[in-house]
Amino acid sequence: MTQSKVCLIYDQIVEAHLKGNPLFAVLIDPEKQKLTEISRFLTKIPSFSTHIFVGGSTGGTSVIKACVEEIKKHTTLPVLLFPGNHNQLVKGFDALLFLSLISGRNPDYLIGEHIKAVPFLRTSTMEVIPTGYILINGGNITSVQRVSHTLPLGMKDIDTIVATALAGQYAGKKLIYLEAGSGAKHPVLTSVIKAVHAAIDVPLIVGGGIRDKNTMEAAYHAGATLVVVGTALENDVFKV
Ligand code: 1GP
Repeated sequence: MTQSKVCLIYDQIVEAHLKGNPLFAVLIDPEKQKLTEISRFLTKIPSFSTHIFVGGSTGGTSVIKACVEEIKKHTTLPVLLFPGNHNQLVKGFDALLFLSLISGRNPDYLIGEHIKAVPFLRTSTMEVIPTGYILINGGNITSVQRVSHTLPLGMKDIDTIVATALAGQYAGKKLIYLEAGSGAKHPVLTSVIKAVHAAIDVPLIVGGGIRDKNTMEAAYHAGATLVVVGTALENDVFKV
C-alpha cells in the first residue's frame, strides 16, 4: 500500500479557479538564488503572492533541500516543488507539481522521470498534482528546451496548443501549465491563454517572461488562474 495523499493545495487552486480569484506564485530557482539571500528576497515579494514554487532545470537533492528548509523559516505561504528531475524530490514541500512535458516527445519527461520518482513518492505523504506542462516558443531557447531536448510549440499554433492541453486533461492532468520558459522574451499571448481556457475545465497556470503587473493582469483576464514569475522578481525589476 502506498501512503494516502491529501489534496489540500489542489483543492484551494480549484476553489480559486471556480471563484475567479487570481493566484500568484513566486518561482525560486535554487541555482540562481543564494541561500543567504532568501530571507531578504521573501520580504520583497508582492503582497498578493499566494504560493512559492521551487525548482529549476538543473540542481540536485541537497541544494533543493537546503532551499525549501530556508524558505519555510521565513514564510507561511505553501511551497510547491516544480521539479526539473527526480533528484529534486525531497521532503518539506507542501505539494509536488508532477509535471509531464506533454508538448515534447522525450519519453524521459513524459514517463521516465516519473517512474524514477516512485521510490520517493511511495513513502511520502506529499500531495501530488498531475500537471500537463506545455512549452511554447517565447522567442529564445530556454533551459527547459535545452535540458529536455524537446522543441516548444509555436506561439501562433493555437490549434496544437489547445489540442495538447485537452489531451492532457483527457489523460487526467489536474492542471495545465502554459510555459514560455524562464526569462522568455515574449510571454504566452493572451489569445493562446483565452483559447486554452475556453477549451479546458481544469485550472490553468501561465508563466515565463512576465515582467509587469499589466501582463500579469492580462493573463488573469484571459483565463489564467495562477501566474508564475521568477526572473523579474529575482532581478528586482518586476513592475507593479
Ligand atoms: C519559469 O514560468 C516560470 O518556469 C517563470 O518564468 O523566470 O521568466 O518569470 P520567468
